[in-house]
Amino acid sequence: MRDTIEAIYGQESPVAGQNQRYDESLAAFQHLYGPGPVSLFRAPGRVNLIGEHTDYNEGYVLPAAIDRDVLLLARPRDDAQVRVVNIEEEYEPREFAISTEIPPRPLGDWANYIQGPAQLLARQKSEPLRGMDALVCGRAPWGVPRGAGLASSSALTVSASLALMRLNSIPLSYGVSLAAFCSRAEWYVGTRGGVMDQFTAILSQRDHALFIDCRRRASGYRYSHVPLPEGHVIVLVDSGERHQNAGPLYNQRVVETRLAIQLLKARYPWVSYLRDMEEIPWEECHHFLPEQITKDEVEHQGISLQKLMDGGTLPEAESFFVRKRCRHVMTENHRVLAVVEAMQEGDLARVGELMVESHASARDDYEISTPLLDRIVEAINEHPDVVGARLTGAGWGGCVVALARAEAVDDLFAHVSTLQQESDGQSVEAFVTFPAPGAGHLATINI
Ligand code: NG1
Repeated sequence: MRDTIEAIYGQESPVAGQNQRYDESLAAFQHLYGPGPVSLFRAPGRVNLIGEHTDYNEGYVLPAAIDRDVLLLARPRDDAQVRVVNIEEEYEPREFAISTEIPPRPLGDWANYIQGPAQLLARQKSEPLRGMDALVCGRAPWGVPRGAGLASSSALTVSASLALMRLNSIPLSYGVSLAAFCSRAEWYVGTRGGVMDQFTAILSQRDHALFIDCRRRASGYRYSHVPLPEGHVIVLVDSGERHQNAGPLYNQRVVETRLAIQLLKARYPWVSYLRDMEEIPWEECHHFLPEQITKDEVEHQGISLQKLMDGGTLPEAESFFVRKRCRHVMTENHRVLAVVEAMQEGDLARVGELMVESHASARDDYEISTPLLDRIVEAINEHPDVVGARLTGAGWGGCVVALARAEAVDDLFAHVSTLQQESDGQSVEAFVTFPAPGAGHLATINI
């Protein structure tokens, strides 16, 4: 176990602290479920360097797995019951039976992220599945901060998927098909997200970002591992802001882009996703998109929002902003490709420019930023050793990501601490994160 832990987290991360975390988790599992075999699984969170809200439009993204993860310990049962306990007591224990119709719990309930893969697996397998006794360990500072735009929910979905598959002797491939399974499993919670988070959690490699083309082709998905620029690190600044309503707000953006497609079809009948508009200049197509369209106008055009949401939670909005949402997605896709190219050419000034443009587009066109995130981005971008900074993840709070020179980190942290006074009581916290390897089954041991 000690070697495995070092191989995963590397020497940059305090291995002693990780060892202690694993020891405590094993002791807690034994206390809960008694002695016997236990399997350990982990799945990392992710930071997105660029490519926001492009994944569900079949666009491009450039995320990296982070060295904070969800650890899930599990033992198979002889029946179909799943009992899950969270090491953080504010998340109450849950129990359910695996079946093809598991009633979802209320929006945001943590067990939904385990019920989702359990239900999908039951639908895919004809034979009955074994349940498990499990313990979830995602506590700070090693766990993925929740609601911070770092894909903590997908880390839980992925670790639960791995456990349910392994304990049912389903071979684990750690490839695209597993990642696609996990993405679809997470739809159970009601959001209609793309593939970025689960793909990153599974396919990532140490010290690399992951370029993903989120369009599935007959040959599968295209992705590649992109090394980080030499001498540079990823800094995350957590604004401390959390949005309670991320589900419906997120789906509102999904529906706005799907509405745009319906409207563009009048002129471009072959369009199914915004990605299909890649070759069409914005100046040419924006005329076909209204700035804003009301719910009544949508229905009047014979478009069903319910159908567009495809079973996901319907947003409550009375009107939708179509043109600027589209502009963000279309320009962001070009920016992702340009960042990958600039990184390969070592043109960090260009990378920085594109990150700054991406933030502006997320703020003005996609409207997912907050005044505090804008302030943090602005302050970090002023620092001479920062390549670029922007909000990361779904938005409406959460983290800012910066690419910065490694030697400048202490100075940057001191700079960030001055923002504390402007944060209106939120605690603004900066930390360095090292790109971690993808999720896996670590070991099965006897305790
Ligand atoms: P986070 O930041 O973890 O809420 C969400 C989506 C991603 C992607 C980003 C925005 C899920 C599980 N995650 O991530 O697919 O669309 O927002 O780029 O829906």
